[in-house]
Amino acid sequence: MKKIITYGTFDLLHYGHINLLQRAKAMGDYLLVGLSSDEFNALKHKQSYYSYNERKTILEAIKYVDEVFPENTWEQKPDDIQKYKADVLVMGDDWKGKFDNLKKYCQVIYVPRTPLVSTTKCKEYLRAFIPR
Ligand code: C2G
Repeated sequence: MKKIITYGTFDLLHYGHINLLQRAKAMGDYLLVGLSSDEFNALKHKQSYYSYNERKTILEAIKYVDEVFPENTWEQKPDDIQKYKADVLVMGDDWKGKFDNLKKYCQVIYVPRTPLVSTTKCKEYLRAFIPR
């Protein structure tokens, strides 16, 4: 079984996330998602709208996703890759080069980001229509 692993916040899920998850799953048989905890989001200077548990529930409903686990630190990836026996790490190419150090544990593939959509853009759009 070829296992794929990816990481992210996946807040306010949009089709850019779905494209990433669909492409990652298409590379193997089993897709693991390291989902950023609320505490780790703070380290990434991100404040997600949905909590970890809410984002986990949403991700687990996606047919491409087989397993979701918490991402609490930047440093846990080597342990995760070995623990889950992941064969490939897939990330959007906004991360290009950032995870090349993990090539000693598994294949690392960066896929083109889906243009024009982002959680930030969704938030900005909603802010314009929903009074504070
Ligand atoms: N993504 C994409 N296209 C978009 C938006 C996001 O392909 N329009 C990809 C990102 O490149 C990433 C994944 O979707 O691979 C999740 O994106 P985010 O939820 O923004 O996660 P991020 O903040 O990049 O966290 O340790 C790694 C980090 O946890 C990644």
